[in-house]
Amino acid sequence: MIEVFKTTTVEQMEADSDRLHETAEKLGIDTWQDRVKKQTPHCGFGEKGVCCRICSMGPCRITPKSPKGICGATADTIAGRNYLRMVAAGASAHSDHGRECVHKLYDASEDGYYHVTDSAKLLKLAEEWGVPTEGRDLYDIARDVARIGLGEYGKIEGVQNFLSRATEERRKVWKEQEIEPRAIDREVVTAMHMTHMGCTADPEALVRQSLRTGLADGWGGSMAGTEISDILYGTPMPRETEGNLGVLDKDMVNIICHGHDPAVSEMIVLVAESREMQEYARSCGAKGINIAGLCCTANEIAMRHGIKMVGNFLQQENALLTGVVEAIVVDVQCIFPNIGPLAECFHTKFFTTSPIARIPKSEYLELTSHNARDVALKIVRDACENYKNRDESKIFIPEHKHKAAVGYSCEGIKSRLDAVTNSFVDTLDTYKPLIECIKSGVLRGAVAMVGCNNPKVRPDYSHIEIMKRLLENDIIVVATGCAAQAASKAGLLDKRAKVFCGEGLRRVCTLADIPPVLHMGSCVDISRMMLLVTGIAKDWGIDTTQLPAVGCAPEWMSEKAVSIANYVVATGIDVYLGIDPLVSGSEKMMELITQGTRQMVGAGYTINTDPEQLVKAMIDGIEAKRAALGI
Ligand code: SF4
Ligand code: MSK
Repeated sequence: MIEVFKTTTVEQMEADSDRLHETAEKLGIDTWQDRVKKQTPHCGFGEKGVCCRICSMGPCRITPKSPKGICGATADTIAGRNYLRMVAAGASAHSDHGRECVHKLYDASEDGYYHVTDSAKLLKLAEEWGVPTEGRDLYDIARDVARIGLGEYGKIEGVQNFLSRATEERRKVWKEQEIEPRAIDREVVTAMHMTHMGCTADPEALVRQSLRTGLADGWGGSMAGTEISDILYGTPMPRETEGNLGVLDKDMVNIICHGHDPAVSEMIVLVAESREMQEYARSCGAKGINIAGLCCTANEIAMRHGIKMVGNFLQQENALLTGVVEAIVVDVQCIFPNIGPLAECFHTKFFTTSPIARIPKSEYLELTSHNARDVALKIVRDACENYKNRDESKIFIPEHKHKAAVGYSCEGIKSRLDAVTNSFVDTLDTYKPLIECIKSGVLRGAVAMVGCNNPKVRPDYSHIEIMKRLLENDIIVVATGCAAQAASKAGLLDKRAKVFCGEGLRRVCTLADIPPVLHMGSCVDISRMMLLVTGIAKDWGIDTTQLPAVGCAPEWMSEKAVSIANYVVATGIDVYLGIDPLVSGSEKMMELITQGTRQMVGAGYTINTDPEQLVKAMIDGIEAKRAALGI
């Protein structure tokens, strides 16, 4: 019998959410759906980016009758400053996450809690950064690499080390445009200083600093986060797992890890998978321990351990509403403060672990290099003991879940190419077969689908519909963050999803044994995407901006996404946004981000809240790049 592969539709996901929302109503607790209603309509000044509160003469709001703030700042200045401040906040979040990773490498030791797992990657980075390796202890090398890595945040002179990985053409553009990022912290501080009362009023200068600050993130802090996480916890390779709410298990102790920094989730996984803790869970009446990830933490631990993924950003309250979560443990970023009061409606224990994300109604256990295992042990033990406290009357687990192939790091992608094509021509470690597929038109191009959920558009609908349209058109999708989670919930990370592809992409998926949407990791891992396009461009002998590849964030919400969009554009890749970046009150700013950056760095934004029109624009953009290459 021929198996018919079906995705989970957005309607089915919404039905699950509605059912869980009934539980919330019964318990008298609000969820994001209720709060959206109360917050709508949003403040028009904020939406257009023309409210300024950076000094106490304000807040000043721009209207046709009052076109200037008290200091004389125009809509262009105010919207430009607000935009750069978003980039600075986003870059700080990613980069500080990266810094934490480098600190963990600095603290790593043979007998400590954190170890070097990918020593080859460490040695490669050591060589790149000029750290002597010959005859030296691995952990001495690690400390020297970490010292340089930490120095990148405050270096006195020069630009980011990772820039040397870019194509020559890109490096030239960055130099000519004077947007090479210096120290990571310096670019963020410069952004904050420029936007202080009485400083930069010129929107073009603000956009230029947005690109530079974004580059400090993508080719600085985020790249450090990814690189060092790989060294510490292992470079992801293709593996199978499952995604969506159905991964929660009624008979197991369910522990959800949520956030971004893998230092916490890695330790929870390590401890929970120990025989001692599994036995402890059984002694508490459960069949074992089921760890599930949320948001980007899901991506991190799925890629490295095959841990199941419970869902993306707007699924976080749903997960708790199932009534079977014994503990939710979080580190930093994208955590709803409402997790506290929501957890209190259930037996769920809520643990915060970072001084960066202190949240009311949680138990705070700061996790450091020196107490990581003890903290993880306490959390896992408490979760096991909490199993007996479930209230059966509150339990409902939606059944939807899908198989998901994850772990397509650059090394993971090359491993697939090496296995199926490169080995025949005896040229390993190259993207050339992929390039041949693109040149011949078997693949028309690639789209990097990234970003969050946002209730301003129908959650997950844009992600899923856009991905399906791209696949039909033989455009391969690489995905990170909550976009990757949307794909996993729908079933698009299942290798059988190739049935949705055009003939060319379907053939590639079969040959390479890959799903049509390649899971590349978390939001910091968009730096992997930068290295992927750079690697392909170098093997092709062209610049990144010439590739038939674009980025798309149809449901973004976070300041990090604005920082990402800036470094992707600065890398020469056009970005298609499904949510307005809050500058529409300034014609000049709209012109700069959609057109002006094309003159500076060869790429810009296309903004359209209609997913149909957005995907059409992307396909046209990819075809235009192909035509320019003469393919
Ligand atoms: Fe108003 Fe200017 Fe102060 Fe902004 S900086 S709040 S526009 S006076
Ligand atoms: S978790 S930044 S909602 S992708 Fe990285 Fe998801 Fe966006 Fe957070």
